[in-house]
Amino acid sequence: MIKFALALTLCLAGASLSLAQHNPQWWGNRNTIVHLFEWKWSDIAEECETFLAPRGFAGVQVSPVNENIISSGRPWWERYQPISYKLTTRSGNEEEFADMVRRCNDVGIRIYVDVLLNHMSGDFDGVAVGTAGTEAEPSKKSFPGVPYTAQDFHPSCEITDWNDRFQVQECELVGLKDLNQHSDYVRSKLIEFLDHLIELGVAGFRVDAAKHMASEDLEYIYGSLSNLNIDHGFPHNARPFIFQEVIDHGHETVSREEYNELGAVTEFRFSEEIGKAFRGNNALKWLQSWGTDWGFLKSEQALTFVDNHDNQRDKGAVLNYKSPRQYKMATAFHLAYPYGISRVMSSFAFDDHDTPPPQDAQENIISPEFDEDGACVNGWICEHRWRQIYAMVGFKNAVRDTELHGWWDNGDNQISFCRGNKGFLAVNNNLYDLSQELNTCLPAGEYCDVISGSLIDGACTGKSVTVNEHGYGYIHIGSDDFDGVLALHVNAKV
Ligand code: QV4
Repeated sequence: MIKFALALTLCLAGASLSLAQHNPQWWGNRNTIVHLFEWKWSDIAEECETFLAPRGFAGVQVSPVNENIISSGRPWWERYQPISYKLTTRSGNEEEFADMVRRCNDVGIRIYVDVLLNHMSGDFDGVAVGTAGTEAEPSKKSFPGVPYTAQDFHPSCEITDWNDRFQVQECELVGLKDLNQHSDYVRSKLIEFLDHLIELGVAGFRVDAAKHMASEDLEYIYGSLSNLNIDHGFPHNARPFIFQEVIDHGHETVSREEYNELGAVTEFRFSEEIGKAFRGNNALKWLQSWGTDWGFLKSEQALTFVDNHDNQRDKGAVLNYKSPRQYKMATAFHLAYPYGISRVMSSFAFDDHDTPPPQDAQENIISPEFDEDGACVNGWICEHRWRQIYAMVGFKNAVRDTELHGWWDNGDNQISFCRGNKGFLAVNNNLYDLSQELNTCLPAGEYCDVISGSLIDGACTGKSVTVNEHGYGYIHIGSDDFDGVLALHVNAKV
């Protein structure tokens, strides 16, 4: 009996340990992550205090923090070519990073770091000097700043067949020197790097190129990490949140199922399908069964996004800031529908794949500047500061833990649904008006549409909807309205 009880306890402890790395460690009722792509640490610290906390964001994914090669013209992707684990990049140094994490945690905003465990830099002519001044000879696999030598890497080979497991996991992704995570020494260096970040107060990691590493090696590394730092407000025994970049369109040899028990996985099918639907290539009525019925991962295992820093640059179905009306509709649906761990993208303007982030003549990244509405003006796009987007972050907080019900559609591209009796969303992606009485499921009263305006001093600056005692209200979204969405929730009741 005692033996059985012990076995059961151990088994439960094991289960909760592995499951725990799916917990984003959010504070309060918050539940949306924003990727502040290429932002500087000092700017993020200020953004946490002045914008993200007041607007109810839960966390920030930051760009890679460790030293990288310096590539001519400073393309954003140089940061995916590490040289050492010193915390100095164009976003700032270790002191600035630590200050940002402290200040963001102080206002309940969690920091997740994009970490490169798969590889170091690719070839470079001669000796490379990194962003912290460290020298390396990538072509010889010599990285004295760690130090790593050739024996810490897999033998060089090219990935030519993406369905060959050996090639995907042991050859070089676009020529990036491929670390051998099976070696005790490499593991110890990676764990030391991640533990250092945990010590500084981060809540977790985006694991870059996870698919290119064997899941058993990752399991060992994740399982060896320290608990989160209680001095930063995390509970005792809290495990770092892990979300892994695994691109799996289905039918792939290395699949997302090899990773989803270890931590969350980026659900690329979500991004592709939502883009297709809101670009008008799939009727919105089909979204009624959105989620696992579409072949997506279980909700608590899926890191979801409309676009990410890679696929927003591909010319395909995926939406980005360049199609703002569709993008805002897709984002509203993303944040209103109860599926996944949501991440919002915050970009800088780009013309081509390699465009660097906004920088000055000396190639220092510049800080975002804002107009009187709080929108970014100097090359930063800041989708997270668009009213229609941050208002939906507030919506998602207001309806947290409620069920979706009351689905309605017109058999085409007009849809609406309720979240408990706390929130209501309607979308019109048809070329004609949506004008009719719909069930909002809300308590009777007057509500501000948080898309066309907001509740300010007891009045709506945009549309308002009067809900009767049966929960019905007259909903109008004209086909030529500025936005194709209308959103009501209990925290914007007049
Ligand atoms: C070039 C050639 C290669 C050649 C190589 C070696 O194209 O064929 O083998 O030289 O001489 C940059 C350049 C790329 C160059 C490479 C090495 O764009 O042309 O290769 O550097 O010098 C980002 C960018 C890449 C960039 C890389 C490193 O997207 O363009 O490459 O950083 O700076 C798959 C993976 C997935 C990956 C995705 C892009 O499964 O894991 O491709 N996504 C992640 C990140 C992504 C990042 C990396 C992985 C690599 O999200 O941003 O790539 O860390 O789907």
